[in-house]
This record gives sequence, structure tokens and C-alpha cells, in this order.
Amino acid sequence: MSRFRFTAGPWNVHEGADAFGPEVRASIPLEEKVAKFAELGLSGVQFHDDDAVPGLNEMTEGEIRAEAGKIRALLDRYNLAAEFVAPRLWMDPHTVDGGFTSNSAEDREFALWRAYRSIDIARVLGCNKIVLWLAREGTLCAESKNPVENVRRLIDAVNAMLRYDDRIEVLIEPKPNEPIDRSFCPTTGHVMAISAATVDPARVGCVLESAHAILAGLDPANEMAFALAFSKLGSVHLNDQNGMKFDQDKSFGAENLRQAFNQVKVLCENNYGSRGEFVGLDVKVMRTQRAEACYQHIANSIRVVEMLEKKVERFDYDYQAKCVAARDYEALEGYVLRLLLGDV
Ligand code: 3MF
Ligand code: MG
Repeated sequence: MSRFRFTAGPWNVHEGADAFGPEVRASIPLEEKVAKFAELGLSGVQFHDDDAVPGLNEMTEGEIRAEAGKIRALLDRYNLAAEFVAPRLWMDPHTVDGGFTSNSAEDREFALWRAYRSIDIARVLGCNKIVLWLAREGTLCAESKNPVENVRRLIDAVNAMLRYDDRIEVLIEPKPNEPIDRSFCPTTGHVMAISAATVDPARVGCVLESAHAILAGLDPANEMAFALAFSKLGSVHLNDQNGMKFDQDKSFGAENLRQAFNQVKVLCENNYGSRGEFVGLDVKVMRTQRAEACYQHIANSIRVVEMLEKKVERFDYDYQAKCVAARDYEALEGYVLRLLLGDV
């Protein structure tokens, strides 16, 4: 049994298309995914605005709220919470060149409209967290945008959201690249700086995704620690990643168990979750997986978190203190490896 409450998004059980091949599994209706999430022991679901309300561009604000109400009823039926709503600003024809930092004023307006609608949907779903994964807020061609002006535009967009609703919290999910080449907000440190520049820094925090930190060449546990030091770790997306390539969203711990251990350790040591924070699993099922077993990656990831929590409980802090006093970090490192391999 874990100390954490887990969530996942509908996109984590997908049809298997990648950049070089088509879908290999049939789409699963949202209700079926939600039922399965409950069965797997998740406590909540993460949503993009159009996961909750498909086709919202063509709807009035009233219609959007009514549709969101149906999702709220669905979640209630399975006793699940909504963790957050994230405007999906990377799929739409209006956001080809980015959302809040598009070179088109009309498209920047559209991005804000979607952000406001995401807030409306979140309120109906009973959650106050809005996540901004700033997918296309950057450049493919470095000279196509003014980077200073656009960092300011990001701050303005967050301010507009904070002013629209004084109870919402905005969590920025940084990522250095993919789908764009250069992001305007690539790491936790950038998120902290943007937060500090807004009209209400207490309501602007970070979602740290393990794979995104690795893609930036950084350590996910230390990135979490950085946000925790500012009391601004609003959510995590645990997963794993084999080196610096495209974003893989592998099952948590599948590539680097020690790195996974240190993520769980920093969360446990800092009582993550005690303010209602969830542990999100942004893991994607492999393309090779057959449809009948396409939730296995979520179950595996939960299991790994639970096993690593047990390792954290067994971690010998007295022995660590002795090693630190003697400055014998080789001994400490040897102990950590034996702990992870089940030899102590
Ligand atoms: C991409 C991601 C995203 C975000 C999601 C919620 C599609 O690398 O991590 O997943 O997590 O949009 O913000
Ligand atoms: Mg993510």
C-alpha cells in the first residue's frame, strides 16, 4: 500500500501511433478507461480540456460547462477526483506556431480563450489546478520569435489566468524540447522565475516530469527538490527515459532504478502529498502491447513506487550520517546499491 494518491490521464492508454507508424490498437472510450483506472487503484484522473469536453471550440461557455458536468458525474460514479485540467494548445490549427507565444495576435487570443475554458471546466470538475505544458511555446527556427518578448508574454498569460479566477493554481510543466526545438521555459528553475514574476507567486508552481528533466540533462530528484525548496511542487509526472532523445514516457524505474529511488526518497522525506498533491504517472504503453494488456505499464509503475517506498523506509539514516561524518561516500554509495539490489 502506498502513502501516495496516484493519477493518470486518458492519453496514457493510447492507440500506439508514433512518428513512423499508424495506430495499432482501437480507441478505448473514456468511461472504460476511467473504470479501469479505478480498478487499478488510482485516486484521480488528469484531463486536457478536450479530453473532458471534446469539440469545445465549437461550443458556447454554457455548453462547455454542461458537458463538463457529465464528466464530473462519471468521476463521482467511480469515486475518483479530477487532479487538473490542461489546455491542449498543441493540437489545434490555431496553435501551429505556439499558443501564448504565437507570432499571431489572433492565435494568442485563442490560446487564452482555451485557458479560460480550462479553468471553467476545472471548476465544474471540482479541482483548482490548471497545468500548462508549454508544448509549442518556443521555436523551430530560433530567429522566428523574440525570446525576451515571449517570456514576458508567458508571464502575462499566467497573470491573465490568475486574474480570471482567484482560486485557481497554475502549474507549469517544463520541458526543454519536443515538439519544438527550443523552449522558452525548459526547467524547474525557469518555472520558479516565471512564478516569482507573476501577480500571485503563491498560486504558480511546477509539475516536474522525470523524462522532461532527463531530456534537459538534469536529475529529476534534484529538480523536484528545487521546487520543494520553494514549496512549489504542485504535481509530479513520474516516468522514465533512456537518454536524451524523443520523449519516451517509459514506466517508472524502467531505465534507472537508483534515479527512481531518489525521486521517491525526496518526495517521502518532504512529506509530498500532505497538502493534497497527487503522484501523476505520465507513462505511455508500448506500441508493441496487445490491446488486452494495455494498462500493464500503469500497474507496473505503481508497484515500483510502492517497492521504492519500502526501500526508503529501510534506508539507514544513522549509517548515512556515519559515512558523511567520515566523508566515506564510497561506503555510502555501496550501501545504496546493496539496498536497491536487496542485499541488506
Ligand atoms: C508531454 C507531456 C504532456 C503533459 C500533459 C499534461 C501529453 O511530454 O508530458 O502529456 O503531461 O499535457 O500537462
Ligand atoms: Mg507530462
